[in-house]
Amino acid sequence: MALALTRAVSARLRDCELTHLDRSPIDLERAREQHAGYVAALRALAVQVIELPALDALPDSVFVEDVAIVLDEVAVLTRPGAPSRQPEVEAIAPALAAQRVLARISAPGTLDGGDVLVLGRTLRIGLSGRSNQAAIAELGTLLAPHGYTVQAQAVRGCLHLKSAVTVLDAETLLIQPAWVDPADFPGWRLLTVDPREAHAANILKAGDGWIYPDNFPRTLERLARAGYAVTTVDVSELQKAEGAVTCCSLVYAER
Ligand code: CIR
Repeated sequence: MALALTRAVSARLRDCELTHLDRSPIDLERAREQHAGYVAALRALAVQVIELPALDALPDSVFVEDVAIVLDEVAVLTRPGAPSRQPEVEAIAPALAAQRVLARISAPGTLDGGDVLVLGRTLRIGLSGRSNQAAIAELGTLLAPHGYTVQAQAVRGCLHLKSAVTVLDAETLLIQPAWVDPADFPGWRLLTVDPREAHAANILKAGDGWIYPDNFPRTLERLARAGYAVTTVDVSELQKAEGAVTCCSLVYAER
C-alpha cells in the first residue's frame, strides 16, 4: 500500500518564498480547502495519508516534498536551499523516523526534494538555484550502499527539476522541453506539455493513479489521449506560492 505524509497549510503561506513568480494575493481559506481536496484525492486513489499539523511560523511548510527523500531502504532529510525553509526539516524527522532509517544532508550541501527525480535505481538531481554539487556528492555516498546511483541534471528557467519533468510510469516521463533537455532521457517515452502551459510537467503518481492540476486543459488532453486517466484538483492558491502537486506530499511504499 502507498502512504503519504502531508502537512496542513501554514497561516503564513502568504510570506512564502517566490523565485520565478510575482507575489499575488493568496486566499488562505481557499488554500486550505484546496489542500483538503488534494488529501481527499490521494485517499480516493487508495493512498493512506498521514496528515501533520500546520507549522504557522514556517510559511512554506505545506510543501513537504522538499524536506526529505523517502526510498524503500532509507529516508534522507534534506537541507533546503532557501534558509527560511531549513527549520522544516527537524519538524518532519519524527514522522519519518517512524517509517524509515534516517540519513541527512549536511552543510555546505543544499538540496530540495523538488529537485530529486527517482528513475528506478538512479536519482537525477536538478542543479537548480536550490540544490548544489556538495549535496549531490553527499547523497551519492549515502545511497551507494543501498544500490542507488546519483547524477546531476542540468535544468534552467524553473524552480526545481520536478517543475520540468516527472514520472508517469516505468517507461514514461511528462516533460517541459524549455526547462530540461529531452536528450538527457534516452530510452524513455516522453510526453511533452502543451507549449502554452509552461508549468504543466508536474504530475503526482500515487496509489492507483495520478493527481494533476485542473488548470492545464491542453496537457490534460494529451494525457487523456495517451491513456492516463488522471484525477484533477484545484490547487490555484498553492500555485501562487510556486507550489505544484508533487510538492504537497511525500509518497512512499509501506514496508
Ligand atoms: C519555495 O519557493 O520553496 C516554495 N514557495 C515552493 C516550493 C515548491 N516545492 C516543490 O515544487 N517541490
